[in-house]
Amino acid sequence: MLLCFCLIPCYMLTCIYSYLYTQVCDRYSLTVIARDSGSPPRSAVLIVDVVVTDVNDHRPVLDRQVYNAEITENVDPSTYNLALVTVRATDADLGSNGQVRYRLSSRSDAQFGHLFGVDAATGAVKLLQPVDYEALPRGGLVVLEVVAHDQTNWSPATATVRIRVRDVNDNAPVISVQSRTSDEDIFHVVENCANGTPVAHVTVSDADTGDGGLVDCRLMHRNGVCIGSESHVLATNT
Ligand SMILES: [Ca+2]
Ligand SMILES: [Ca+2]
Ligand SMILES: [Ca+2]
Ligand SMILES: [Ca+2]
Repeated sequence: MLLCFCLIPCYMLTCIYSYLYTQVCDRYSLTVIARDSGSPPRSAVLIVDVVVTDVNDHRPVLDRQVYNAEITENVDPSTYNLALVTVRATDADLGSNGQVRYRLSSRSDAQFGHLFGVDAATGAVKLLQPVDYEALPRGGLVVLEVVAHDQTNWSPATATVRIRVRDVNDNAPVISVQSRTSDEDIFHVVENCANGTPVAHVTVSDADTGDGGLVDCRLMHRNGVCIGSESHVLATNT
């Protein structure tokens, strides 16, 4: 805050000066000099202290609009002793009017508040719990809204924090076999049926991504049946 002062001439004072001794603060010390037009001229000097009462007329301004971080799933929060990322904002007001506080938006808090937290005083975004990649939406991307506000919460600013979660191979493939002819768990085939007669449909899935999610499905003991390499149809092979 920078204020300038002037004096309006009155009472026949012929020459008036004002000096600004301090800047960008809430206190100003002014020197007022009054000089008459006599001969010889006479003058007087007065020091005037002015205290300016600040009003909350500035909102927090973010250093950046978007912040990025990256973590690995299942990792203990103690691995990241320091903040994943720190949101910073400044407020041009003085005192409590310019003191910035930080929090997750209510939407982000409801969605990810059990996993991530924000230090109210510093804006540090921290991991609270190990993250399960497979439980996250949008391919492991967590998007947090961090709100920077002053003490009156007047016109807050919102930063976007994008946390990319790296997947690890923590899921085994899941195999299910479904009969092509009935809902039973026992699979039936007619004696002397033609070679390649379908018996069951094999489904294999893996929740991981990348190489950890690529599955090679083979039949260990053939005993007269085979499994198609792509269709995963279990069929006779006599
Ligand atoms: Ca303010
Ligand atoms: Ca102000
Ligand atoms: Ca997982
Ligand atoms: Ca995984």
